[in-house]
Amino acid sequence: MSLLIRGGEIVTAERQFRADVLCEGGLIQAIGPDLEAPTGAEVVEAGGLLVMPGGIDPHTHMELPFMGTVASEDFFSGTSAGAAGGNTMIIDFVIPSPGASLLDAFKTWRGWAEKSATDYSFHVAITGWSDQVHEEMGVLTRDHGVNSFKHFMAYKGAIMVDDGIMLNSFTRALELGAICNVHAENGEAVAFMQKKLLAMGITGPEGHALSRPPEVEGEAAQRVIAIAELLGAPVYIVHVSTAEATDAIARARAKGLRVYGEVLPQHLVIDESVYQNPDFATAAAYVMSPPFRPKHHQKALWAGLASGALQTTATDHCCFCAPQKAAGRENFTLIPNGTGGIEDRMSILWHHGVRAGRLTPSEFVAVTSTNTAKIFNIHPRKGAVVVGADADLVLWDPAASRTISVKTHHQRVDFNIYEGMEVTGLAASTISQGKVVWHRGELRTVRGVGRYIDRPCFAPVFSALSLAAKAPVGVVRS
Ligand code: URQ
Ligand code: ZN
Ligand code: ZN
Repeated sequence: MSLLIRGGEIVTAERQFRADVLCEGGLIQAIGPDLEAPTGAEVVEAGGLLVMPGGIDPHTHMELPFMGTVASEDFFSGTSAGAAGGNTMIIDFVIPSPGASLLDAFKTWRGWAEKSATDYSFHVAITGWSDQVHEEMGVLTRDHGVNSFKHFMAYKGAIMVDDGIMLNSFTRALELGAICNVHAENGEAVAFMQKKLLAMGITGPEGHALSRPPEVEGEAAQRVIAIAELLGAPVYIVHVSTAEATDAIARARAKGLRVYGEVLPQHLVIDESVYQNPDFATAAAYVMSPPFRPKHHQKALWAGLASGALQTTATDHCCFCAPQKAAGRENFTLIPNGTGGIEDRMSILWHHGVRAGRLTPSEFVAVTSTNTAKIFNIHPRKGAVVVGADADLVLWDPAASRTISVKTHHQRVDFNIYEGMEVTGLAASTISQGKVVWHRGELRTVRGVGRYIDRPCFAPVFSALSLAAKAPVGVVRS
């Protein structure tokens, strides 16, 4: 069945123009003015709306087993909530227990994700190092469409990796033409500060932010950039939350290093004052890592987005309900870390970005979809409005407003970090694989129709160039 999107204004990362879009067989078949509707076609009137590539969220954790519990959002409810917010793809994370097989974990997560309503892919976390990990990284890139490996520099005693593991893993990823993502916080410093704060009798959620101040992220960002530079490897730093890390990335990029930065909308509009809330459940609902920061960091993050130092936005959608967060009632280090937001990312960025004059509509498309597609090597299949691309689109109403609330959101979590915020700019309709999955407030997602999206590794010449550029030259002795 074909779908004609008529009368809209197309906005891509490059330009804005008036045209209709014809979708058939899950692909964009034609783009142009006044297209004919084929017999039997579904027609969606898009007059006054912006037709953009569907949002891609490169950082989610649906049904993640973490800190003794499991995230409350699953792959069906989470991708459905994402569709309500204009998203058509997520890149989630396979996180093997230290020492466990990457391949076994990959298959487990693939099973969980079968229920997805829209397309998805996986970064695979490296949580230890062995010949088997080295081998399995090759199998995942060669046979399973994985081109990105995640490293947590935080969470000591759980999934944290040290510099030695990152040196080995980054070298292997470069050899394979894969990119490395990093959660950049100094995990040793966090553990030290946690112990110190608890000993001082600070046990509430405010201790979470005190235990991981901005310098803990700044140091880790600089360290991982130095490791990447040593090896000539690209690196993607997730959920950048501080001026320090943004500056480190900007300096690296100015030197010509291939360093990417991701920012979450929640770090752009929420500050550390949330941890002062006397109500434990409310303050604990904002416990995520990295934590919310003093307000001045938001200015640096917005500047990072506008200047291109930061290229993508994500949500780190990792939901835990109040009874789960209550595990840390007497000890903040036991509060499961994570917040939601997949449904609100694009509205927050439109309202506080485009309407506030910080981002153009095309820059909005770049940071919510196209840049992620390019960095993770699925453009122009994804993140583009071109003939032959997947028919993943959002019909964006730049003038419609809504008040964000747990009472009306589609996320499976009992709290909304943006509660009460009024935003202008929302998804009027979302189209996934050429089918309307969200229309004027009505979710039409179907469980299990989402597909796993292979992400090819980068051309060997790319990694060879980096290796050649950095190959150590031995002393030639006659
Ligand atoms: O660190 C992450 O990205 C995962 C474990 C989600 N939790 C969080 O607090 N960001
Ligand atoms: Zn993280
Ligand atoms: Zn995360």
